[in-house]
Amino acid sequence: MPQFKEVSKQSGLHPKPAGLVLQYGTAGFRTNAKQLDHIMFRMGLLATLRSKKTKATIGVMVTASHNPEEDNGVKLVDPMGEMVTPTWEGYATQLANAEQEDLLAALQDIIKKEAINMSQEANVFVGKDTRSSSASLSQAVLDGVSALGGHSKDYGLVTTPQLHYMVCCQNTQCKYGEATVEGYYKKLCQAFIQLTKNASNCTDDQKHLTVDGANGIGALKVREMESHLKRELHISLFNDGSKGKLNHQCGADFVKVQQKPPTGIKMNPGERCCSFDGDADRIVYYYADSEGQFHLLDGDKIATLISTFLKELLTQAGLDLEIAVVQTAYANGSSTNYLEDTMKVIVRCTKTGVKHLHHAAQEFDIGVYFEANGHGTVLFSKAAEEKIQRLAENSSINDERKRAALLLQNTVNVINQTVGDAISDMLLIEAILAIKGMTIQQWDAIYSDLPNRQLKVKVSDRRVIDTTDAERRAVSPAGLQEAIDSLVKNYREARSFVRPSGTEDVVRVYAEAETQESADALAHDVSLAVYRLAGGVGGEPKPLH
Ligand code: 16G
Ligand code: MG
Repeated sequence: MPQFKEVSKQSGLHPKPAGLVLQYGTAGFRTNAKQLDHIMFRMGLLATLRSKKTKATIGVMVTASHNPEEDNGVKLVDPMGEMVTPTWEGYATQLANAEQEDLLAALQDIIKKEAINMSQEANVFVGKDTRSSSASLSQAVLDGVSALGGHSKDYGLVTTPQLHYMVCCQNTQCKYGEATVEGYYKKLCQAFIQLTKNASNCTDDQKHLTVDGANGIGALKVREMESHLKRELHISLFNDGSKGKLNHQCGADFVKVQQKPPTGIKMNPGERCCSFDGDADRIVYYYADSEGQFHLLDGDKIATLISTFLKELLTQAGLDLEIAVVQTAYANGSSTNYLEDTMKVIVRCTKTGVKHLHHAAQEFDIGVYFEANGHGTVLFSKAAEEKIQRLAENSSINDERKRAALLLQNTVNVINQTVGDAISDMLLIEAILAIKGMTIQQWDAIYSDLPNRQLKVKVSDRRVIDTTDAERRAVSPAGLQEAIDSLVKNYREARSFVRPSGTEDVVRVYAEAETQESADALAHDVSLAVYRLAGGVGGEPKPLH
């Protein structure tokens, strides 16, 4: 194969350390940046093959999201902006782990299995976050693409969702939008401004939002976007990367896990604050009340706010579209009850990991999906978008229906449907709160979270735990589920499940109950059951109190 000579030559500049084995997991490859040069080069090769196979543009994003600055990672983006398919995740792992002398054979194997026409043109979009290692690592991706004769476009510093968006724009011949960062700001901000025109008497105070940029790419991009917002949203940006370290004691993951505010921000009582993660695909909101008590509004609260808003608009517009909320087992039980019993929307539960939620959301006219950790978006089926469009253009309907149809149309445009997007989610939430004239306290009061606790247990091999029913029940090891069931019976309004982590070598334990003491005690009880029945290592888990 003519390209192989170049691959052979170039790969020598990006050698694989012998024996190093890495896995393309739920979040792509992610580890210390020092181990990733050969991975990046090879992902450039693989993206080129994927582009030839799909005859479409493929994305490669260099980021390790909420991990520490020293780490990095890489993820492939499929033609419509989705995550790459499981088969190709497998190829990514094979290619990454082929020893230097076996690289060409590994490539050949994929070409043969997928019957790839090597004379087909290839096009790859590359983006990177602000990590110090990202510049040279994204260059390694570009080297991989050119070694196989592919064309590439280097978007430089972009958020993960911005790169997903560019890929989707390109592959829809710009029907989804213009494949530039400017085009992205224009589309989202225009829709946001149209939406907020429906907010009556919005004061400057209500237009104010404090943003924690996690010292990452999201901060840079919020700055870049600000002029497009035409003062309809006043952002005070903290942790903008000028002083602090990426994700260090700040960002969405820190706030969600620690249940406390990030360092480096100024919080005034009652004011809305939000945190992005390191690649700006996650967002959580929070505020401090007049007593200084911290309140977190996570992905479940966000999903509730958005789905309630959409459902009201559908009713006002007289549109018969099926709306569903997709969650994971981590969703707070109160949110599920509220959505099912009060809101009467369909709720689905999937396994942890964005691709599972995204997939499930595609089955509905309107699928709102959020993980409790703040990753999520809304998907509209083609038919739903067309119905909304037609109604918005219909001149013979009454004013109320017309208003609702236009609101729905602009809501579709403010949303990045390719993947969870902190910037897009932020604009949507801000618009909803403004239109409803709702404070963050009122939003928080829609339902009260059940107290909950998450713990980790170290075991010798976490694969002994197998789960079913969207990870809510353990089928192995024998006796574990029965033990959990009987422990749960000791507490009121209690629920608990365990699952092997997809990103760390631990078993995760989740428990919720009527009081924090009960949730803590149940989480501890279940941790002990895991430790005893699933091969715990190190000392026995200690009670929290
Ligand atoms: C990954 C997933 C995230 C999930 C997390 C769970 C993507 C893009 N990211 O970061 O959705 O919540 O893993 O981690 O799918 P865990 O398996 O360690 O609990
Ligand atoms: Mg992220």
